[in-house]
Amino acid sequence: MSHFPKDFLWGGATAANQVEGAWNEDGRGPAMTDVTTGGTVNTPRYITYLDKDGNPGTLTRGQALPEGAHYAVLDNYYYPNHLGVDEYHRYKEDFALFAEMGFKTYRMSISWSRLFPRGDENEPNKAGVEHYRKVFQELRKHNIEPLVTIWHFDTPLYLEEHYGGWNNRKLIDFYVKFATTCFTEYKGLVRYWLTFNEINNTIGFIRAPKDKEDEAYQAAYQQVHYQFVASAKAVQIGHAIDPQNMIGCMICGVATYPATCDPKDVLENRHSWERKLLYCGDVQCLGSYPTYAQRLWDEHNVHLDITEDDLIDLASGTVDMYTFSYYMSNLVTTHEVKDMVGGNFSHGARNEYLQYSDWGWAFDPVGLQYYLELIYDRYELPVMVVENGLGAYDTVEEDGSIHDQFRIDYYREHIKSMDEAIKNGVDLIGYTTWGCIDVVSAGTGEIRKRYGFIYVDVDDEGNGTLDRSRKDSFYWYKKVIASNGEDLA
Ligand code: BGP
Repeated sequence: MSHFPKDFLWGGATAANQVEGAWNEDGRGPAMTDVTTGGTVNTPRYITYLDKDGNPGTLTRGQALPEGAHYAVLDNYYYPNHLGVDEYHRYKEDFALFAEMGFKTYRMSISWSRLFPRGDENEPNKAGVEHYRKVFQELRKHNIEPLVTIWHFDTPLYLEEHYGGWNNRKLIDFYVKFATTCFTEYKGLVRYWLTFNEINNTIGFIRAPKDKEDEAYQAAYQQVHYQFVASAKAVQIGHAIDPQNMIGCMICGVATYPATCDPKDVLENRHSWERKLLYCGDVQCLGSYPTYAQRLWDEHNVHLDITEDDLIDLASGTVDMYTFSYYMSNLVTTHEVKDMVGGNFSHGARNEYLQYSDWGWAFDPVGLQYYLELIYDRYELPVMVVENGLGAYDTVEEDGSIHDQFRIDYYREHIKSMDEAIKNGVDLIGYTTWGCIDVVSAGTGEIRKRYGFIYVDVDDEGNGTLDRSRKDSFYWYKKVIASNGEDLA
């Protein structure tokens, strides 16, 4: 007997910038993803610009734009997010397929620059507002509950360029206006909301040369503080507009273990949890900075702009549920590491007990149970796993079928872990697999790193019919949902 509650929210997840395409249609403004090229497992994605004299140039993530330069779409580069998988035009077809699988929920995001093309306007772009209204109505037609991420890595480019992005306190007000528009316009259509996708990535994965490290930490902690305040204000407004709203945080949940039983490794691992995972959850779920925050700031000489009003907002805008992504785990050690593996905004020593995907992500379903039980014990809030999945190569057979048994195996083991966690008392209310339809990878910009139950005929250069087809995992997940997690065969 499985332990999933009878109204468990089974479904799948995507993000606007990774599926919609239509990057410059119906008044949408550009976001950073629109000036980000495709990459591969071994080569980075580049961010493109024109310098003050009009010469083309590229940056990698985290590098600053040179003085006088501006972000630009350049010839001779391919920008995969411009097309995504064309969901903007094909959402009806896609939702019918989700309904066929029996989805109870669909996690998606609203593109900020579709509603506010620059980000600092007073009034939203009507075409953008109406587009999402139709999208939510279509989901409701299929009895699929929308679960909406307000910010999924896509601050409008104008705000990045003209305001310095989240380094600027003004972003709080722009975000709050955007969130308020969403709560008001879609009242009655959407009840489940997430304020910021993987908010902890900014502080969890800082790459800077030694002499620039303190500066990088200062900027990252400050950006996240502004996002905390923006999130807390949005939660209060969301509740005031509709007390039915359930609003969650969203944490990138890469579980870590000490690589050895050396007590120094055990302590280092605990501190890594604090810095990379608990810091954000603690503020968003408990409403104030945890005791260890001062230690983390001191380590990098960080001094934050935090006002009294900010603290009041943090305390008044705690979330209703804890949601997170879970793909893999990592090891933490104080010893020298010979074999580093990396994936999902993190690096760690190779774990000899685990297997790794072609992109170097560890397969660790036990880590999901570990994470769920630890987090529920800490916050005692309803929990949702809002991303989980395997990015892998798919082979289309001559008859068009796709036998993705490896993906089925991955999901089966993770679902068993969730079942165990529920049995052990965790109030798990939903599960949305990542990339229920193939999407553009956030990390590498590839399509060939496929996650979907639904295959999309398009390659890394945008060639293909964009036709949708069902993989073996499609039929398997349908059975899982129909049996409420009982039939995993
Ligand atoms: C998470 C992001 C998603 C998604 C996923 C898979 O970090 O929230 O947007 O892309 O990771 O990562 P990738 O696309 O790099 O395989």
